[in-house]
Amino acid sequence: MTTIQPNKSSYETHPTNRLIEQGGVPRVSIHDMTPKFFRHEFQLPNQPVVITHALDSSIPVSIDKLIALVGEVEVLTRIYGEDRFSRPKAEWKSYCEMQSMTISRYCDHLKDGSAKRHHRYLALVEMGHTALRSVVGPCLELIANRTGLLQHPEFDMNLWVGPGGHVEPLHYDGMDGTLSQFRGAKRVSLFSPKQTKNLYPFPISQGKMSPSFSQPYIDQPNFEQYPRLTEALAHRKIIILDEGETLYIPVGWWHEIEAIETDYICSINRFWTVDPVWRYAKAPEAGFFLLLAKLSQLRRKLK
Ligand SMILES: O=C(O)CCC(=O)C(=O)O
Repeated sequence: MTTIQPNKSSYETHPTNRLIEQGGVPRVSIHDMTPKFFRHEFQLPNQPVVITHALDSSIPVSIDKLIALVGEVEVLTRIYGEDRFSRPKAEWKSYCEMQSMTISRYCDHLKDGSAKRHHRYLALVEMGHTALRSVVGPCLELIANRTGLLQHPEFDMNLWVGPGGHVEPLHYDGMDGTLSQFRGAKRVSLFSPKQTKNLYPFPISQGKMSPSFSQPYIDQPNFEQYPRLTEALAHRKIIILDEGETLYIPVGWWHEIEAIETDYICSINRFWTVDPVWRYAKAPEAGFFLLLAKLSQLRRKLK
C-alpha cells in the first residue's frame, strides 16, 4: 500500500486527508470525504475510489437478519447452472435462468450448499420499499451526503446475496454505481472505459448477450482468440473490497466481481445519475448502451 498526497487544491481544502492506495484504487474514509473533494478527485475525472467506514453502524447484515426483516419477500433469483462457467461465454444461450422464491427459501439454498453447486445468485433485487431500508438506508444516505452523488430517479437500492466463490462476469453499467459490502468481502477487477475494445464486448448483432458484457474469461485468457486482451490485462486494477467498504464504480468502468471464499456474502448496490452529463464522453459506449436500453423500454411501453 502506498500513501498518496492529494493534489494541492484538495490538500488545501482537506489538510487531514490521506489517500491510501491499494491495487491502483485510492481508499478514503467517509469522515474525510466531502462533496467538493469527491467531485474533483473522483467523479469529474471518472475514477473509482473505495470509501471506508460508511457502513460501520450496520455491519454485518447476516442471513438471520435478512430472514427476520425481509424473509417473506418474493424475489427473482438467478440460476447460472453447474457447468455454465466452464463453457465459452459465446456459447451461452442467455445470461442466466430466473426463478422466483422468497428470500428465506434462497437462504435455505445457501445453507444446504445448493446455491454454491448450481451457481444460484440473489442479484440486483430492488429492496428500497422493504424493511431492509431501516438497516442499510442510513448508511446509503451518509454516502449520498458525503459524496454529493445524486440518486437516479429510476433506481433505488439493490440487494445481492450469494455463496463464497461466485463470480459475476465482467461488464459495465450505463450509470455511476456504488457497491457496499454489508457481509463478507469481494475481489474486484476493474478496467477503465479506455480498455473497451481490448475487452471484446459482445457485438450488438449477436443478440443473446448484452454488449455491456465482455466475451473472454479474464482469469483464463485465450490470447489466440482475444489477442488485445494482453493490453487490457496490463491495465487491470484488482482490489479486495472488505466488509464495511463501498466501491464507487464510475460510469463505463468494467468490473468483474468475485465473492471471496466464505459461507455467503451480502452487498447492496445503488445506481446514481451521471452528473454532469458530459461525463458520458469519457465512456461513450456506456452512453450508447443506456440509449439502446431506453429505446427498448419505450418500445415495450408503446406495444
Ligand atoms: O457484486 C456483484 O456480484 C455485482 C455487482 C455489480 O455488478 C454492481 O454493483 O454494479
